[in-house]
Amino acid sequence: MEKNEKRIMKITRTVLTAVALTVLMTVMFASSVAADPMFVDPADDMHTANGFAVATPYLDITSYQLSVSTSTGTPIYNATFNMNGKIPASATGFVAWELLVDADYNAMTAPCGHYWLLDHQIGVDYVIRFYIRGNSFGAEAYTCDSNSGSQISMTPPTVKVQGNQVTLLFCESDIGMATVFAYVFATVQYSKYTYHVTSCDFVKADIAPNYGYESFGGYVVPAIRFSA
Ligand SMILES: [Ca+2]
Ligand SMILES: [Ca+2]
Repeated sequence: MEKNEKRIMKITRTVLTAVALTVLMTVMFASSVAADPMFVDPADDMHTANGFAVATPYLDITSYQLSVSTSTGTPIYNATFNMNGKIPASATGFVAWELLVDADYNAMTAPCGHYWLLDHQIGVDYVIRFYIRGNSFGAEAYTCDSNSGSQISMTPPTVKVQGNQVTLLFCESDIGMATVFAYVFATVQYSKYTYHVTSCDFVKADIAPNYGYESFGGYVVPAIRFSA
């Protein structure tokens, strides 16, 4: 009888410990991650400079999500692109998966200038991107000097590529320590490497959302500020 009681107490303690750990982990997770919803973007909606483009599946966004985790003590942003096809090992010209950030919520400030056909005129202050250039690839985070327009590089994001998915992991310092900002996700094919788009380089792109922008950080704002 005594042996059974000890066994029951031991099982009870184990169960209670497991429950307590689960609750603790749930609380920690809930308090350390802020995330926008996983937004959906239509398939086969890429455009050229003049209109509709035949979609390149790995550049065709089908859903996307931005979140930030502070579980390690340092905020790490996580931008996830889900595509309509598998990410290739090489590409023609220069292709990129880009997060365009209007860090100050001001369409009038855009130190690198207007990102032609990509930014929905949100006034981009920072760009985080993964790119494939021919047979090579890389990642960068940058802004521009507001006087000269020359590129200022920051810590490149960590990139995870898995099947149809590209994930960019970057620091708050890569977006000017902004916590409330507007953003768009974009994929683009250029004929050659560039950090500042011109009509000559542009081949095709997909922008999400299709109109306006997303808002991170809890501000309640109109869903559409500008239209493409
Ligand atoms: Ca799309
Ligand atoms: Ca701005």
